[in-house]
Amino acid sequence: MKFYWGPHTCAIGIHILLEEIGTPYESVKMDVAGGEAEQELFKAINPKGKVPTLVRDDGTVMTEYGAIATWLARTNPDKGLIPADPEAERRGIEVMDYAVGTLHLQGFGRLFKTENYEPQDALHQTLKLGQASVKEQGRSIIDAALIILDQQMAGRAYVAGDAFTIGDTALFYATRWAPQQGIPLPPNLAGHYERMTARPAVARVRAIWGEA
Ligand SMILES: N[C@@H](CCC(=O)N[C@@H](CS)C(=O)NCC(=O)O)C(=O)O
Repeated sequence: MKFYWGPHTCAIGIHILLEEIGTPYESVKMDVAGGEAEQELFKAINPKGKVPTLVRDDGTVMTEYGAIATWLARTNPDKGLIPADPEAERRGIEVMDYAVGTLHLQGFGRLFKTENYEPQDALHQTLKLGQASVKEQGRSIIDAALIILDQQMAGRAYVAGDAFTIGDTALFYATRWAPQQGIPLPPNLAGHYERMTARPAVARVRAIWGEA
C-alpha cells in the first residue's frame, strides 16, 4: 500500500492506524501546505486533492477519513480497532464523525483555509472584510465542539470506552491542533491527548513526521 500524507494534516490519524496495525506500507510525504495535493500530478491519483489517501496494491484508491479507518480496522480484525459492542461502536463513530466533520472541517478549516470560507461578493473581496469574521466563526465552532467532546469523554479513557479504537485517531488529530493554535484543551480532552501521545505507535509516527 502507498500512504500519502503531509505534515500538520489530519493524515496523522491514519498514519497512526497503519503503525498500530503493523501492516507494511510505503510512506509518501507531500508538501500539502505548499499546494502539492492540489496539483494535477496528485489529482491524477486522488481527484479530491486531499490527504489522507491510501492506494492499495491493486491500484485502487481510498479516500475519506472514516472510510479508510473503517477499512483498515475491518481488514485487520485481530487488532480490535472497532468495538464488538454496538453501543461502544456507535460512541466511537459519533466522536469520529464530529471530530472530522465539525471540529476539523467546520472549525479548524476556517482558521487554516480561511479563503475557502470567505464570502465571495465584491464588497468582502475588496475590503477584505471576510477573513476576520470567518476566523471568529471558526473559533466559536471550535470552542463549542471542544466543550461537547470534553463532556462526551468524561469517564472514558478512549472514545468508545476503555480500549483504543479507530475514533481515537480522529479525536487525536483534531484536538492536537488546539494547543498549536493557542487554544487550551479542556481536561478530559487533554487526558486523551496525553494517553495517545504515550502510545508507541503515536511516538513512531511523530518521529517520522519530525515532531519528536
Ligand atoms: N473529507 C476529507 C478531508 C481531508 C482533508 O481536508 N485533508 C486536508 C489536510 S487536513 C487536505 O488534504 N487538504 C489539501 C489542501 O489543503 O490542499 C477526509 O475525511 O479525509
